[in-house]
Amino acid sequence: MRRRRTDRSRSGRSGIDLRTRVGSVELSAPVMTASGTAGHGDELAAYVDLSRIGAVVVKSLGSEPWPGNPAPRVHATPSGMINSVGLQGPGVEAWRERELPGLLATGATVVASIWGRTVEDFAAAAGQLVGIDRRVVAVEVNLSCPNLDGGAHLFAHDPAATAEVIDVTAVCGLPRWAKLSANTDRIIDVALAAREAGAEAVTVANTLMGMVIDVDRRRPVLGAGGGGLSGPAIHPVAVRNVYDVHAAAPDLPIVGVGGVVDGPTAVELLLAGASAVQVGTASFADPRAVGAVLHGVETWCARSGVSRVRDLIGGAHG
Ligand code: RRO
Repeated sequence: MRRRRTDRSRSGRSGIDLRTRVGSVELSAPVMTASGTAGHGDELAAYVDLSRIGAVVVKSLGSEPWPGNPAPRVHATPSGMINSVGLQGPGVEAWRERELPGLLATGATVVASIWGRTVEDFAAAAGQLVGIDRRVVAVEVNLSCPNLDGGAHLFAHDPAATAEVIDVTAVCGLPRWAKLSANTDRIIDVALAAREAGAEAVTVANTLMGMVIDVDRRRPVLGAGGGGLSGPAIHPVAVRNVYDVHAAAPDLPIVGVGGVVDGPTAVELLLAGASAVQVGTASFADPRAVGAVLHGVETWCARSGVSRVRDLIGGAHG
């Protein structure tokens, strides 16, 4: 298998070896942006040296441009936020032409992300990734958006539907990471089905379905009604799901996401079994967050006598 890797620094400024591997993808650091929280291009470059983080995972892209949901699309909640952005994006082809070059110019390692309403949509989006720049090291297959037609396309709630989508996305030629849903009690079965169908890794997990109601208007706050809850409120849910998937399939690489705000919350997901983590909601409060979390991981390792980040992976399992 062709191995994709980043060739940058082998260790951070602290001397800690930050390198990790997600399936065949070697990353220079274990902290990435979460899809949907760093735009489609170089939006965060003014705040973070994107060449030093593990990867920029771009917002999910369809095979065609898509306008997304009606406003308001984001709303602060206690200990997090809720969104119903609704997959707004330019489509894979326009992204490759207009946004990817600027992102690559920052020195970032890039992970694409694709979505679809149907299996055929996913196949079309995956097909549009063929021949992409080698610095796009993987594609996250978003099987778990809660905001498409009110959650009607949650492929990740069903092992067979997940397998079908992962299977047809092989055409892209990139390592595939299946982005799973926390809104199901079948996450382990779905993770195993994704692996069986060819996913190299699973991203655990997307937002939790929720709703906020404006009591004065007596209507949901978000334009689409419901949305996806994220941030510190869901961190223990992410830790539990990562822990359970790792326990069931210790050899299946996991990218952990949910409520990572600092070094310790990132380390928690690594100890639960993640090989790398993503930072999302924290970037809405502070666009420097992903860099700060990486620095926090380094600081935590230095204080704790850990010289290689990858030695933490799964460390909470007895
Ligand atoms: O765009 C969105 O509304 C969205 C997506 Br694609 C997703 O995967 N998760 C989420 O909370 N929002």
